[in-house]
Amino acid sequence: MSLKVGVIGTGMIGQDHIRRLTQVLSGVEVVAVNDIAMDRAESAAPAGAKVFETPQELINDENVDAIVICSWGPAHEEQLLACIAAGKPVFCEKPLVTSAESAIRVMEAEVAYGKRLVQVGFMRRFDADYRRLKTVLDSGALGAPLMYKSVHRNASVPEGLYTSDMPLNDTLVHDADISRWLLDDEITGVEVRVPRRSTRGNDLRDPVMVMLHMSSGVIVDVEISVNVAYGYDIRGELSCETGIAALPNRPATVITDQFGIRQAIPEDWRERFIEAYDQEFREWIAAASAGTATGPTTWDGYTSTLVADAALRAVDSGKLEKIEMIEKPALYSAVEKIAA
Ligand code: NAD
Ligand code: ISE
Repeated sequence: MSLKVGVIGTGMIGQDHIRRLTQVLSGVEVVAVNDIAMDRAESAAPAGAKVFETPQELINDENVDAIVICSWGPAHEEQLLACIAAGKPVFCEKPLVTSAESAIRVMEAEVAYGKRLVQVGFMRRFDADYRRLKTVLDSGALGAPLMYKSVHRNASVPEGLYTSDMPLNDTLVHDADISRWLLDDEITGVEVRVPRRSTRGNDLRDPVMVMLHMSSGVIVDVEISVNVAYGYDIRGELSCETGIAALPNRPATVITDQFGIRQAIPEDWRERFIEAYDQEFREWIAAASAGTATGPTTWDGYTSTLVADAALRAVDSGKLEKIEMIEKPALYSAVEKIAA
């Protein structure tokens, strides 16, 4: 029997996830959609799917087993709380929510429900290259990790919609989450340096250099540049005691012509992480079909809001901004695995 899914938010990534849920993956069916822009919901709805006027009606519909939230960050809390109140598994795109207080409210609701229902859209954890990098690190063959370098470059961002805070509260969350996951460590403080601005972003604060201080003493440096023109370039390199482990270049045809020898690079996140998103949903479908969630947790979403807030404070202070966390609820310490 297939999992009947409702999708809230049918913009860029909502449409891409509807495509993978209807054309790529099995054991799942998109039966409902909603968007504040009704025309967008109608044109994105797969054949036979019902278009709902409100997220609440979609969430509470008895034909909907599980929900995928792809609306804007500020809308996530209300929609997540409604899913938890209905006892339905929910995949929520990053950011989980947009403040630590809001993340705590979602955690409290899930903890009170007594079982995990929320998976957050940190897709890098499902990427085969990142998984191989973690296997090398965890084998201990290179000794302890000392430093990690994460590079996050976007070709461009939508002018007017992507604002100066977003490199730190929208884009950095991926680098912060993957660092925590790879190193199995928590972030305790954040520093930010703002170099010369790229003229391609007009007044946008771009690029930014971020230093994440991990509780083990490992330092992660993150370069975020969101207007590099040439493509979507994601890099990662771990420096350990006796060696280096790095993400490989993506496989691409090697072209030789009058301009030289070159390989294409992905245009955007949809292309770079296409298999990671597929695997992320394979694992979500398996867990949601069993009435629960695995993968990135509400706690992981909470910590990323703390990192974003600290990074924004660090821009103003120019100093190391410490991160203070609440005690981690036991619900988020248990390792749950469901084969996908
Ligand atoms: P988008 O603007 O293209 O689409 C968002 C859609 O949500 C729009 O159609 C909008 O009308 C709708 N919406 C907004 N508020 C709503 C509400 N209250 N109820 C119902 N619909 C609502 O944005 P996008 O690029 O698709 O991003 C959506 C989310 O996905 C964001 O949280 C973003 O950070 C995240 N995202 C994640 C990745 C990733 O790599 N994991 C990539 C891109 C975007
Ligand atoms: C976008 O929302 C994403 O999540 C992408 O993965 C990221 O690369 C981009 O910078 C964000 O704006």
